[in-house]
Amino acid sequence: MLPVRRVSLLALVLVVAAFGAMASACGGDGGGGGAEGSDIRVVSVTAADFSFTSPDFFNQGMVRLAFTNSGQETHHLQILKLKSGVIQAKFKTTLNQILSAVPTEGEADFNRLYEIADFSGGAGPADPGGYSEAVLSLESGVYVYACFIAGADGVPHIAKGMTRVLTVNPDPGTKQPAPPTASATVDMVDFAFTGITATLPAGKTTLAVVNKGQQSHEMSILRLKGITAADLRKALTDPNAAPPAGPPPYESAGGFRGTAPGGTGWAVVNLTPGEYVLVCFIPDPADGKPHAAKGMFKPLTVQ
Ligand SMILES: [Cu+2]
Repeated sequence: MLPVRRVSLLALVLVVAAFGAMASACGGDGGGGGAEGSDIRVVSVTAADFSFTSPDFFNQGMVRLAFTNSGQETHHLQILKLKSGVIQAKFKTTLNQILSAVPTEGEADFNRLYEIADFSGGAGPADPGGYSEAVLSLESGVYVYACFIAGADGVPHIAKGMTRVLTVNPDPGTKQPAPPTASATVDMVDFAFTGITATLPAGKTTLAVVNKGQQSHEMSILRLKGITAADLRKALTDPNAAPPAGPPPYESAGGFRGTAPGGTGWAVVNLTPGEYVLVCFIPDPADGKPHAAKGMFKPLTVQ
């Protein structure tokens, strides 16, 4: 199997792996389509260990991703848009090179992902049996779904074949529905989540997400279980911290997947009262450190 060192290119997942994987209960369940933005078409995507089930293609424009996790491990739905001129074969070849790079190449190799694709949003993490929902607009092109989360073995699911090609067709004639109405907007900058208050009301909420930074960012939402935000931050970002034994001290509660600078979207979440964090695990291309270690880690109280 892949050496763990290699996996550090995707710091995000390491972390989940460090906590011994196998998540317990599901967070963020919820139904599709509320009163607002209910005319946005729904595309259902289901994750298994380790694959996606989805339509192979749909037309460009606004889409509501209803993401269900039927697997035994936590998954998310990252959408990557292949860059112009990158055909699927080149994507696969380069991806395999990234995943099999010698450990001495380290995190720098992760940067090669940006040679072939752009982060284009998607649904945040859902635990086994869980649900996550996101709204976004996709232009025509060739995309790949991917899951970067790793299980107990430390191997990111993308290295186990958890990708799927998606074609988004041109459709210049269709009038687009109005975007969802958000109760709050989270600005992602280098390196913080700003614009959102530290307290959110419980229940179903739509959070707009805007990447105002110079790097790609994500907003994963985690509900803390028996750990303080400060201790979790240390566990996730301090390379010298010993990983806690046992199941992860948090549940996945959805969010919005990595999106390139200028990107925007909506996370539709259903939050129960408790302590949460917003977190971005995407590594800084400059040094490979996850953005969470640089400030993209924001505690939230839901009441
Ligand atoms: Cu970030």
